[in-house]
Order: sequence, then C-alpha cells, then structure tokens
Amino acid sequence: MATKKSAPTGKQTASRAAARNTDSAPAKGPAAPSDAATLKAVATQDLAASMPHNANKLAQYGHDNAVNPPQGASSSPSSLAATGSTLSEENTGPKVGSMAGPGINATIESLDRVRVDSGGQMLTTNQGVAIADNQHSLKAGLRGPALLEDFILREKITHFDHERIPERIVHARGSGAHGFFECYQPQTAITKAAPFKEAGKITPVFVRFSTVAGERGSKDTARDVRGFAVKFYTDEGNWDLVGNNIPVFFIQDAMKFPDLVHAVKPEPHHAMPQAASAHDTFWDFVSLMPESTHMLMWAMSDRAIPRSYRMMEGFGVHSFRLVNDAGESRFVKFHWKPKLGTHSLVWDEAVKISGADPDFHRRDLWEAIEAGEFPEWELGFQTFTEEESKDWSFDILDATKLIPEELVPVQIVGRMVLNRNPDNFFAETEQVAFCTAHVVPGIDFSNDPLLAGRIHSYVDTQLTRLGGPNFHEIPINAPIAPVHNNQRDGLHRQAVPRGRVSYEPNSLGGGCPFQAGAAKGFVSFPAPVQEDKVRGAPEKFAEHYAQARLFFESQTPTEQAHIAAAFRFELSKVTVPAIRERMVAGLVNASPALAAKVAEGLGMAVPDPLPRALATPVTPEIAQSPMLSLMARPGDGGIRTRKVAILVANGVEGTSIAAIQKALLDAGAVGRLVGPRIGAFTTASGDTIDADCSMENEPGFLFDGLVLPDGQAAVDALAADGHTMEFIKAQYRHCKTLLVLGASSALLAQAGIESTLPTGEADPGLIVAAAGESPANDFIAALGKHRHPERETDPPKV
Ligand code: HDE
Repeated sequence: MATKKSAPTGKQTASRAAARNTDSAPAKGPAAPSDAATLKAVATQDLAASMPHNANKLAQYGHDNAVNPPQGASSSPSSLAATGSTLSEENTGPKVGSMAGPGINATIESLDRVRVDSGGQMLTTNQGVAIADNQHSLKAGLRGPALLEDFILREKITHFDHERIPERIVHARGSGAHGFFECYQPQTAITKAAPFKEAGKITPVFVRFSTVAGERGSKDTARDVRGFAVKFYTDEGNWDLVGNNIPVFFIQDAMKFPDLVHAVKPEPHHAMPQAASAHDTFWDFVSLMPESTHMLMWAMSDRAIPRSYRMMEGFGVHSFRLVNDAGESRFVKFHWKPKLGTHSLVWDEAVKISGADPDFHRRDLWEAIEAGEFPEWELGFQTFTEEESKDWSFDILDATKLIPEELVPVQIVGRMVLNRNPDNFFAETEQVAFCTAHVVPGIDFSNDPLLAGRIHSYVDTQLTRLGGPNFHEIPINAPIAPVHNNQRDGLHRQAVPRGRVSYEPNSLGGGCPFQAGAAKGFVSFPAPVQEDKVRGAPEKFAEHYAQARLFFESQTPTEQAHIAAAFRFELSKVTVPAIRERMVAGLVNASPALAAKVAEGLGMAVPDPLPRALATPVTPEIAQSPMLSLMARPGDGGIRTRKVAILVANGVEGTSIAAIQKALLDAGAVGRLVGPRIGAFTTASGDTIDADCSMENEPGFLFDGLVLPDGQAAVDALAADGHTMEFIKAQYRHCKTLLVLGASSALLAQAGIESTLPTGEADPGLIVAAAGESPANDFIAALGKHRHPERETDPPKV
C-alpha cells in the first residue's frame, strides 16, 4: 500500500539538493539530517568544524618535540558516513564482504583469506569461469588452424609466460620456514621492543636461510656465507633481523658492496663459475681489500659449509641500538645459537653432495620440520655502551670486527622454533621481502656505514624484484599490526581505503590517521651528530689483521687445517699467480703460520707481507676466544635427525639390522636400508626386507653414519658392487661413524681401511662387532660425536 509523503518544505528541499552536489554547497550546510545524504553532509561539516585550527602545528618545533613528539590531535565523527567513500558502503555482499569496522584493515587479516585449496573443485579461468576442456586449443575443425579467439588458451599461456620474477641479486638461493619467537624474561629495562615485553610472549616469525653468490637453482652446499633472515611479525609492526651465519663482513662501507658482489658472482664474460668464490675476480678484489681478511678466515673455515641450516649460528653482524621506555639506549649485537649445536660438512663431502643432492639443505630443513623435529635457536644479546666501547681496540661501527664473547658475554633472552613449512614456496619463500629498515620501537640503528647502505638497499631492490611499491601487501610480507597511512595507489594495490582523505593534516577524516606520538610511535634515538660532512672512515677502521689472527688462533688444530686447505683449494683455482701471491702476502700479516702452510700447499715461497694501513699493530683485548670455534657448541650429543645408511643385499642377517634400525629410530635418527637397488631382499633366515633407497640414488656421503651388515652372502654381493667401496670410502674419509657387523669386516679390508688410527690408537668412529654382538649403544654414542677428526690426514689415505 502506497503511503502519502508530506510535501517537503522549501528549506528541506534546498539542503537535500545541496547534499547531493559534489561541486558546490551553500554558505550554511543542512542544520539537521533528513536523509542519508544530508546526514553525511551534517556529520562532515561537524567533523571539519571540530578542528578549527591545526592543533598539531603549534607543537611541531624545537628539540623537545623532536625527541618527544606528541600524539596528533584527532576527533571522532558523529557518524561513519562522514569519513566513508560512498553512501552505499554498508551494502554487503559476497564480493565486497561486510564493511571493515573502524580502524580495521582487512588486508592484514589471517592468511586464510588468500589460501586456496582446490580439493573437490573444478578448473576455472582467472575470471572464475569453469573450463570444460583443458586438453585442446580451440580450432577451426579438428585438423584446422588454432583460433585467436581462444581466451582460455591465451590466458593460460600468458600467465605461464610471466611465472618467473627476477631473482635476488644476492642470496638468490634460499629456503624458508614459519615459526615463533618466545621471550624468556622481560627485557624492558633495556628495550621496549614488542617481542621482549613479557616472559612467555610469543611473536610469529618467518625465516629464510640462503647462500649468497649462487643463482636461484644453484647447489646448497657451496662454500659460501649463509643468510639467516628473520621476520618478526610483532604486535607493533614488523621487525626484520637480516643476518648471516658469520658475525663479520667483507667490507666496511656500503659503497663497496656492488664491487664485492660483482667480484664474487660468475665472471661477466663467460658466466663461470657458479656459486663459487674460487676464481680470479673474487681473489683479485679481496686481496686488494685487506679489511676482508677477517671475514675470509671465516669463509674459508667450515662455517661456510654447514651440515644443516639447523646447525649453524646466526648473527645480526652490525651494532644496533636497544632503546627502553625512558629513552635510554645501549648498543647490541644479536646472536642466534642453535640448540643442535654447530656442525659442518668437510669440503670433499660438500663437493660430492652438491652433485648428488643440490637441495641438501632445503631437503634437510623441510624433512626435519615435517618429521616434527622442529629446529630451535636461542636469541642472545651482547649489550654495551658507547663509553665501554671507547677504549676497545676496534670500532663498534666496523662490521669487519666482532666483540669476543669473553669480552661481552651473550645474554640469552628467548628462543625461536621453526614448526611449519611454507604451503607454497613461491608465495612465501620467494616473495618474502626482508629489510634492515624494518625496525620497531625499541630497536634502532647505529652509525655503521655498511648498515646505512643496507637500510636503503633492501626496499629499493624489491621494487624491481616484486614489481612495484605495494610488495608490503603480499601476504607473507604484510604485518599483523594494522597498517593505516595516506600512501595510495601504485601497481598491484590490494587495500581498499575508505573515504576521501589521503593527506594529513585533515579535518574531513577527523584528523585520522593521526601521528602516534612518542608514547606509541617510533622515535629515532637522538644520537648527537656534529661533525664535518666527509667521505672517509674512522682511524680504527685501518686495523685489518688483529681479529683475523684472533679467529685463526681460537680454532682447534683440525679447524685450522681446514682453513689452510680451503685457502689452498681456492687460490689454486686462481689463474693469475700475482693475485695468489698478493693474497698470501696479506695472510702473512694475519698469521705467518697459516701463510706458510698455504704457500706450501700452492708450491710457492712465502711472499713479503703486504704493507699495513696501520703501522703499529693494536693490542687486542684477548688473544684467544674459544667461543669462536665450532667445537664450542657441540649440542646435546644426541643423534636426532641424523641419517644412517644400513647396507643390505640378499642373504643379509636380518635380526641385527632390525635391532639397529629400531635403536636408531628410538634415538630420533633415521636408519635407511640401502641396497644395490630398491625393492625387496631376502634375509639369511628367509624373511623379506625392503630397501627404500639404492647405493646409486643415495650415495654414501649423503649419510651421517654407516652400518655394514652381517651375512656372508650379502657381504659377497656387496663386495662385487663398486658402489659399496665408494660408499665405505666416503664415509671413512669424511670421518663419520661406521658400524661393522660380523662378516662385513671383509668389506673394510677390501676398501683398504685400517682398523686403527694413523697413530695406532683405536679409531673411536669405527665400531667392529663380532657376529651376534649388539653394539647399538656404542654406535649411537659415537654417532653423537658427529665426526672423528682424529682419523683425518691431508692428503687422505683412503
Ligand atoms: Fe644483504 N642484501 N646487503 N647483507 N642480505 C640482500 O636484499 C645489501 C649484508 C643479507 O632471505 C638484498 O631482498 C647491501 C650484510 C641476507 O631474502 C639486497 C649490503 C648482511 C639477505 C642486499 C649488504 C646481509 C640479503 C638482495 C652492504 C648480514 C637475504 C635481495 C651494505 C648482516 C634475505 C634482497 C632474504 C639480501 C643488499 C650486506 C644479509 C640487494 C647493499 C652485512 C640474509 O638488498
């Protein structure tokens, strides 16, 4: 039934007409709302009028404001209509969803929003149109030409054509995982940073480990620095701790980074070698950059060939600042300490693994997480003041120097657990964008000139790599803290901001979003700056060798031997003798003993030392730092996640094999049955066992330990297969643990392996058991040592 409306008065009609205009309005707005449009006009007028002047402006000057900015003035509208974009904003539907509540930015809600599960679903185009036939192009007749009209084919091929994005210029090869950081004790006395506010506080993280030099498809086990980048999704914004597994760096100033990277990357004329520093241009550059010597010691040590991402330390490298609520600041160096201890490969092993399994580290991380063996690190702070650091022999702004743990102990503040593999490598691991500029209140920068360049570089590089300025909205990069600002538009924009205000100050948005002020917002620590504008480096940066020596002299003899062998290998690959000579001349300044060893290995005389930039050597605070040795952190001696090969063939003595496999599984290790081929084998007692890998598809150096079985027929079969000898020799040469059961001691003899060490003492990694003995416990204990370097000779005997 139609209702009769009363005729509008002239005044109402005028104000309603005015409220429907977008280009002019009378001197006075409507006095009272009579419909939605006038309500919006009234509310807008009231909101603008509630800010008769810019209250923020009055307090914007002077030092006090600079260090303690106030929160911005804001006012709330009487109706959300005042700040909305449209009158119809409250219309909801499956496409537009329901209107975001005040202050909510739906683009940063749970990733479920963007997760896709195609289970039980039919194929569609990107427009959601169901595809009837995914096998054929559209043609004029069964044997006729393909038609341009085929939008389904063109959409599919066009998308495919653009499926690759530029790889990272450095750290292209990497693997990632989700997890959390848990704070042990509040650190509020030294920092107000969100993750450290309460005991037990959980902050989600995403971590990406990487190599530096190789391209995206390169091998995992290259000799290289490893990236260790952690994105903390804190409730006060994202904090990225973009570190490495080595606490120092090659260069002191960002100005030299492109030179360093050009030198280490494949040489520009023939694009070789891939993922390797063992070539002319790298050694040419670093031998001309004596500040690199310390980092080279680390890069030539076994730190550069980790056994697993799970078994390496991480370091923030630069000095950063912590700032507390009272505005007080201390410097800090960040450390990640792996619960499994620090363990590495040996070079011969790394080279071989790179052929058999270039994804060795990616696979290891993935498998451990899928198996519920969640990798874990503890986070430590080394904190110190400017005053304390003044007298140190090195400058804390120099990223080629570390602070020995014996000088400033590391305080453990929490732990990080990685407990979830990404659902999709590209969407998460490839698209994640770390940036040293991503800090939160409570964390700040030092004036390290290397760090300054990084603060710029990371966002800049993503603009090309991720295709524009909105990469922060890609789900893996989006913070869980709400995002509200007046940045707008750009390629691939996801957020749909409400209203017409995209500037500040404003009154039409009630002043929102308003500046947070010092109480909640990020305020740079007001470190005084009062010097000449110069391009230069401080005096202490001229010292290049003291910490290289400290590092070398803090290593065990085996580690020192590996460093010398790595220099020998790398420099032997250099084709220009003058470069080799220059490099060894630099090493003389760091360690004459090391230089002599390297020179001997290269068949050259020890050259005169390079001239030093600093004539008088400094006296370092300490001469040895045992914590710099990989051996300082053996882990708990357990064998969880270690992989052990148990060789099998027809006629194998099955009972002892089953007992060992069970004992290994009970201890958290993975014992795999490896046969001359995969598939079923018959044991001596007629049972069937199944080999799930073969000596061909999983060679010996992929395993942490080896069990040689009892059973004469099996031993005979294995003895006749050349792979068996390679298997045994690789295990032995790489100082791993071998368990030799019963009849298989003949295989040891065939491989030319002595049952004792070169010294004549018993080999702790070689457990030989007579038939019927059950030496599982001895084997597991020896395996827990990871390696038995006592066995090692250079060159290897086997
Ligand atoms: Fe990086 N570095 N870097 N770097 N870096 C990049 O950023 C750069 C440096 C590190 O898993 C790039 O997103 C400059 C030190 C890691 O995605 C780029 C300088 C340390 C990762 C960049 C340095 C690092 C990168 C390439 C000298 C250890 C991988 C792609 C001033 C503290 C992060 C990207 C990931 C990646 C620049 C030196 C660690 C080009 C200019 C020192 C772990 O922006």
